[in-house]
Amino acid sequence: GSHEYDYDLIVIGGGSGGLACAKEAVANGAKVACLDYVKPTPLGTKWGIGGTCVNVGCIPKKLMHQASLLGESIHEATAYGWEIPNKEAIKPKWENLVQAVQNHIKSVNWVTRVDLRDKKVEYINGAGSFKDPHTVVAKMKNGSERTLTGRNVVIAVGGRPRYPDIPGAVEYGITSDDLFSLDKEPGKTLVVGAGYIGLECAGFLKGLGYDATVMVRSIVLRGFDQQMANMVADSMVERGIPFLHKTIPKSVEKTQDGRLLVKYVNTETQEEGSDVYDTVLWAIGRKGLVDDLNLGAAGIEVKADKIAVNEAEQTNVPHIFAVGDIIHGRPELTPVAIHAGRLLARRLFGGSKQIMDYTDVATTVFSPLEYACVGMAEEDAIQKFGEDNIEVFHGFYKPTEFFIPQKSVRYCYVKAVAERSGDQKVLGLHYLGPVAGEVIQGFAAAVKSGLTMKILLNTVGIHPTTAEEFTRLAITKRSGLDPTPAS
Ligand code: NA7
Repeated sequence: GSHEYDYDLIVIGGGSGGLACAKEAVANGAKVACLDYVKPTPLGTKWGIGGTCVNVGCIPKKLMHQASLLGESIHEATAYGWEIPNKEAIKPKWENLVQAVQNHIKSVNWVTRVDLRDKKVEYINGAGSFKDPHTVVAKMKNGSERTLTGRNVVIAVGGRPRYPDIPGAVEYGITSDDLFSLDKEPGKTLVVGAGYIGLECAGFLKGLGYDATVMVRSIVLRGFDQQMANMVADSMVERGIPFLHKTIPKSVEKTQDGRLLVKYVNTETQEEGSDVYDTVLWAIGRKGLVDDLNLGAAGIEVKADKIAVNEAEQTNVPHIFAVGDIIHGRPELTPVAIHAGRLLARRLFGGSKQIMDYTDVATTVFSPLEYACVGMAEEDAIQKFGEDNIEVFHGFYKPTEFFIPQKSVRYCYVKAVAERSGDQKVLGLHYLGPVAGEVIQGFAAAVKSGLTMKILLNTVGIHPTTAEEFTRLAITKRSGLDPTPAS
């Protein structure tokens, strides 16, 4: 019975997944403690409750992306008749942007604390580690310790950015953990890594007026549809963001004038190169925070910095679960963590049997020209079903509002990957263009409902929008017809 333990549930980690799970568990009658603790970055950056998304991820990223889009809009506005005197003098002030972003984050931290108190989740600002399978020790900032026992434990500690193992990386480089609160403007920036974090950061930095370069080790946006990924990269190059392909960094040194000299090498030609930057941003992937949990004391198996779980988010120790970015082999996305955390709490305390469905999760890359998708990449569909059984519909399009300011429409493109036979079930939708996330979210519900090309092409569009392009996908790749619009 639960009387043997202090809590029905101990949640280690107060990010998206952990908080959602903790609150839902209380709503289902459980007594819950939630531990949260942020280790400062090598630069000393730290933050409050809420995890990566709120503090150093989705939220500040979206705000800086918005700041960069606004800059673009100011310059377009004159084409629409706005009279903007001395347009060339308009530039963002980094300190003010950081302040605005950090103020918002602080208000979210506050609301989160109040919400936990209202919902009767016991919040403990301490770093949790296992003493035995049912006992967690919370280590507080002042060094004191508190021992808690729980009938169940959920590990939701998430991850942190990796640093490369080269000289100067930790001393002189920063990561996304530091960028959004950086006290001086980043200036000319080298972004190492071409995952979505790297592309997003390079994109908004350039939009804010700082030179940004992306260093790519192998391919852009691994795991995403590669035609779309390459178009995202090309659209960034068109905006003046150079890509150093097949290149890895060798060292970072401080120059006499306090800038950063980065030496690098092309892995194909072995040609060496170097350049001087003001900021070097590592965006080379994230590491699960398994190290400080003393998982051995609970007998939990670790798999490549992450925790392996079954379809019910259960670890190899039956009463210990994991949700969010710490899970091995699952998408690292906030809404995924929240949904999985809630469903887990309902199964543990609400008698539910529903498990998390990790398929067809829509996502967006907030590059300057945004990319959103749901479902399968073209190459994955071909690999799974064979080229003969897949039909790919595609088309370039011209957003109405792009004409007046003469914005480039070169990379505005939509694609549907579908089964070739019958009503042509839609397997994946891909969109490159403005407000991509807003466009794809509704279509994601349709895909989850079993959308077919027949239904999609029988859907009447909203004119003039860019989302309506999905309802006009008449051209297949197989036909070889030109997918560029006439006007
Ligand atoms: P990702 O998506 O794992 O991307 C990391 C990128 O960094 C990727 O392009 C890697 O190239 C590159 N990389 C990795 N190690 C190195 C080193 N040592 N040197 C240079 N480049 C390197 O990470 P993100 O941080 O963008 O996103 C984190 C997660 O959030 C991601 O897993 C998503 O699921 C959500 P590679 O392709 O490995 O050659």
